[in-house]
Amino acid sequence: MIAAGYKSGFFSIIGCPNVGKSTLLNTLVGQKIAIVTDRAQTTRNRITGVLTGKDYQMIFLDTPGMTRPKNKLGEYMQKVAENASNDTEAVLLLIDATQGVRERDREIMERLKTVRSPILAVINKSDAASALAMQTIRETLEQSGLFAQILSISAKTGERVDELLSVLKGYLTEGPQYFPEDMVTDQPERVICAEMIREKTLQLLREEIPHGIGVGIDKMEMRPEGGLMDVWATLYCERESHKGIIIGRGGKMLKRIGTEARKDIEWLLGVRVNLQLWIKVKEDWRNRQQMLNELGYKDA
Ligand SMILES: Nc1nc2c(ncn2[C@@H]2O[C@H](COP(=O)(O)OP(=O)(O)OP(=O)(O)O)[C@@H](O)[C@H]2O)c(=O)[nH]1
Ligand SMILES: [Mg+2]
Repeated sequence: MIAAGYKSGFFSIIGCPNVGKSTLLNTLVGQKIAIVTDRAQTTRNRITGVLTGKDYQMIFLDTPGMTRPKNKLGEYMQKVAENASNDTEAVLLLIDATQGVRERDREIMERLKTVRSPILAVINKSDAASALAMQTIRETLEQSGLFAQILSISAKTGERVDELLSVLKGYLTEGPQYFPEDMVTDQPERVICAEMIREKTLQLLREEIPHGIGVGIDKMEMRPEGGLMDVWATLYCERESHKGIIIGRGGKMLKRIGTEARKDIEWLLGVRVNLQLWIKVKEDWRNRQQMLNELGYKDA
């Protein structure tokens, strides 16, 4: 049933890798539900964020950065990003103000010409770019004629995010409350836990290794006496040599990944956690459909 005057709507957040899509999602819903790193291709799946107001609900879809796929996982990620722009109230195309309008941004803009929903350009990272750079980007975007509106924000500091929200409110239509009002994401806790572990590998390991890591939660179990949760997780990597690097000298790296991830997971779950990490080598898993399915990269 739709209550009279209640409004709701979906908004997709798309753009190149590393432009701040997941940071924006977290800022919009006021909670860290998507992992963020300074590495490109951090997000691999669609992440739903929910913002519920007194008489409205906004649902945001964070997506993997759009780039040319190099393997099956990459193809999946692109499909997720492309499908998310269908049937939303508006599409938010994020542009990184510190990078300007790049070739890849133009390619995405070209593809968006066939999308029926209004498209908003959101120039992000205003805190890190000069006024002149912002103005140049704005003019370039205006010339394309593609955008219903062009806004400038800093997803990190929150600057002008309120203004973005009031613009988005204008795109809501009368509709149902899709999610319970206390729900900020539809991701199960175990998925967020796996992501938190993956975030640490992206932050702590160098170059390409973390891009070849997948994390699966094997089991989460509360101790009968309460107050402590055991979490068993497996890190899948592509090569024996990578396994050695992830473990590190004397097990130091794996310990660090575990300690940092544990703190985040404890904060998320609100209980003390005993985190056990295992590493398995699955050669070329990013091209193996069964492994992709097992790690939740399916049904784009
Ligand atoms: N200075 C500044 N940095 C930002 C801002 N928004 C995001 N960042 C940084 O940009 C980097 C990438 O942020 P993410 O939110 O992970 O970017 P993303 O677009 O989700 O990246 P992918 O998931 O890889 O596509 C991180 O280091 C963020 O801290 C911003 O408004 N200002
Ligand atoms: Mg992301």
